[in-house]
Amino acid sequence: MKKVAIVMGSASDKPVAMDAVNTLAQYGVQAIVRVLSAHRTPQEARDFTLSLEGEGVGAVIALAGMAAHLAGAVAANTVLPVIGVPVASGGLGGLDALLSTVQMPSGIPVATVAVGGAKNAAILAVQVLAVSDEKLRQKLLDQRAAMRAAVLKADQDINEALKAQEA
Ligand code: RP5
Repeated sequence: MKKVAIVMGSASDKPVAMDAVNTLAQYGVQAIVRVLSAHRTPQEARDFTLSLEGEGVGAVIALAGMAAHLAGAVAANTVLPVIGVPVASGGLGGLDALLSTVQMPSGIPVATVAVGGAKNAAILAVQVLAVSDEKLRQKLLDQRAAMRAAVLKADQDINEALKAQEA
C-alpha cells in the first residue's frame, strides 16, 4: 500500500497534525511525518518533497499557519496530489493561512481543506489511495455506513425524546 506524507511547518502545528496522523492510523495507512518549513528550512523541504515518490508516497498533507506557503512549495516540486491544511496561528484566526494555501497559481494545485481540517485531509488522502486499493475503498464505505447509522440514530433519539416530553 502507498504511504501518506504529513509535513508541518512548525512543531507548534503538531496538535492539528495529530488529527491527520491518528486518522491515517485508523485506516491502517502508514505515514511519514516531518517538521519542515518553507521559510526556515527551504532546502530540506525541497529535498524531502523530491524524495517522496521514491519512498512510495501516494499523497502529501502539508500543514502551516500564517503566511502558509508550505503546501504550495511542496506542490511546486512534485506531481503527487498535495492536500493543504491551513492552521489557525497568530491573530487572524487562520484566514491568512487559508488564503495563502488555497490561492495557488493555475497549474500548481493544492487541494485545500478547512482551517484545522486535518482529519478531512487524511480522509481525502485515503480516498486518493483507495482509487487503486479495494480494501481501503471498502473501509471508506464502511465508515460512511457508520456515519449514516449514527445520524439516523440521533434523529430517532431526538424524536422519541420529544414525544416522551409531550406525553
Ligand atoms: C508557520 O508559522 C507554522 O506553520 C506555524 O503555524 C506558524 C507559527 O510558527 P511558530 O512561530 O510557532 O514556529 O510557519
